[in-house]
Amino acid sequence: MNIQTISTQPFTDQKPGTSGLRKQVTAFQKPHYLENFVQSIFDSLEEVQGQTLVLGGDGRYYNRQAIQIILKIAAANGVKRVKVGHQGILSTPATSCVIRKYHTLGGIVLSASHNPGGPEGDFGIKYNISNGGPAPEKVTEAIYSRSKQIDRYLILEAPDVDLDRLGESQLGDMTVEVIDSVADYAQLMESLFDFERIQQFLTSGEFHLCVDAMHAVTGPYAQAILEQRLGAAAGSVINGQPLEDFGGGHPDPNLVYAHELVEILFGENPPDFGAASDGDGDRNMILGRNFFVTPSDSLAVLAANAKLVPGYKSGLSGVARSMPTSQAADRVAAQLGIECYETPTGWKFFGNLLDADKATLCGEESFGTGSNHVREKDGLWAVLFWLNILAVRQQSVEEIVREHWQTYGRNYYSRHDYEGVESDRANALMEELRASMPTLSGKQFGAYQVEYSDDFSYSDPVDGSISQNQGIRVGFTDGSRIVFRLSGTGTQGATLRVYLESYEPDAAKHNYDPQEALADLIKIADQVAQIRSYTGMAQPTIIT
Ligand code: VG1
Ligand code: CO
Repeated sequence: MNIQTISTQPFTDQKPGTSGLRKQVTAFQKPHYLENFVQSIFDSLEEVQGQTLVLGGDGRYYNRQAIQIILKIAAANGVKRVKVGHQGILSTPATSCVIRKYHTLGGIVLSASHNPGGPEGDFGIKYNISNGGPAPEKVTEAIYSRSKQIDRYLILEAPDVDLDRLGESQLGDMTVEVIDSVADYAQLMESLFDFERIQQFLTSGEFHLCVDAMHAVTGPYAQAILEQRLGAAAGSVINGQPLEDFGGGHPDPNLVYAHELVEILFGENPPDFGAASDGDGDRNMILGRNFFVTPSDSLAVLAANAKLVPGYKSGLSGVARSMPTSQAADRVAAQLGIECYETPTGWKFFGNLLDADKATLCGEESFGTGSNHVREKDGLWAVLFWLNILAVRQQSVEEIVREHWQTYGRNYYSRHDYEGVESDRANALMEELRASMPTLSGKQFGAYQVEYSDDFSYSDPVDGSISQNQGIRVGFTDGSRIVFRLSGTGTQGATLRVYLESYEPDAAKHNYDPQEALADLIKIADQVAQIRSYTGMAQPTIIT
């Protein structure tokens, strides 16, 4: 066996963000860049000798090359076995499922999720721990600090592994097992949902659906589960073939980037149900006929209807949402008499709550929903959850959401993103906003009076760890909120995210366009944070 020790120098920019290390592909292609980071992961883990890891990615450009490099570094570091997805493909939720099912030490996910792919696009790498979830901050901090000191990495000199053939092969002393990317995940889904009932519903001829996999990782999963297993008509899954550049698209399942699906669901003779997912399969957008379900509402609807689904029929221990996510789920939790936890943005903060069984369902406004079945958000799971509810209730998506609003009131919600802002200006905006907080309290803006403003800080109820500066909140006396934070997943400049929310209990007022309903708050956001003058932009680049 030929293990080489390669001397290297640290890179200073390997700090993981909201979800792993994300950079342009060209950054990852720099000599030693990926190797340094992977060795930093291994160096910061207590013991990798003799352990099993899971490895796979969303199929984007550089996925296969990175897998070969990582396998050789793993072999050189004494890892005993790596379970790698067929053709390098494993969605983020499927990776989490496999880690948990086989009790592995952890896994490495190669994805930049919703960021565009291809040679000019982005790449990313993330480490997941043995519970199947994203490494918590103390682990990512340890990896980052190791990356700043690293002076060598170990790598096996060996030919590439054939990722196209299922089964085992040897890489030095390490066994590489190429696994079916879908099988374990499909089995898990079958254990949670009433597949028989969904199958009857989908084959009745009266219900049609369209799922847009956006040429990203969800295609093979959706085809196997929805079309082959549950009998949805062939062609129900569109753009189902994973492509290295996602067909030139932007695999972000929102009304802007998933426009092909939006045109179908809002077009002539639309199907009854539409969904889209992102690059690595952990997000979902749910649409009805001519109807958009906000992710925050989706979480609330799933929570309110959970007992209709076999895997959740005994009820929920609690729910959790990220801080900028609307408070719709809080109202359901209150009615159910369970706790609703508010965490910082990023799935890693849900892990402890799920492990401690404090929460069963979790969600983020950014089209992410999931449960304790894995430790990641899960796009296809959300689709199946909705289909199970629809099959039981025999109502349209719109009817279900409207009834939900009638019961709980409507949380009007929107997120405005200002992308590609110069980092210094974005930071200055946040700084000035932070500095102005003490004077905001009590201030009147038209009909709105500020009740509080703070910089969100989270104290984990399970391990007591504290995460500060997680977004500036401005809350009003009527329960409305504006939240400001900078994205932690971008790779160029800064993205300012402004989250807007108001609450309307009166069912007679549930028919407004959210931009209209939130118009005053949108103006106040600009007044408070001087968005136009700092960003130089008159409009957000993306509204969801
Ligand atoms: C964004 C979303 C956040 C999500 C994260 C990773 O982060 O806002 O809710 O958890 O992406 O999702 P940020 O820091 O850019 O706002 V994924 O699907 O990219 O792994
Ligand atoms: Co994702």
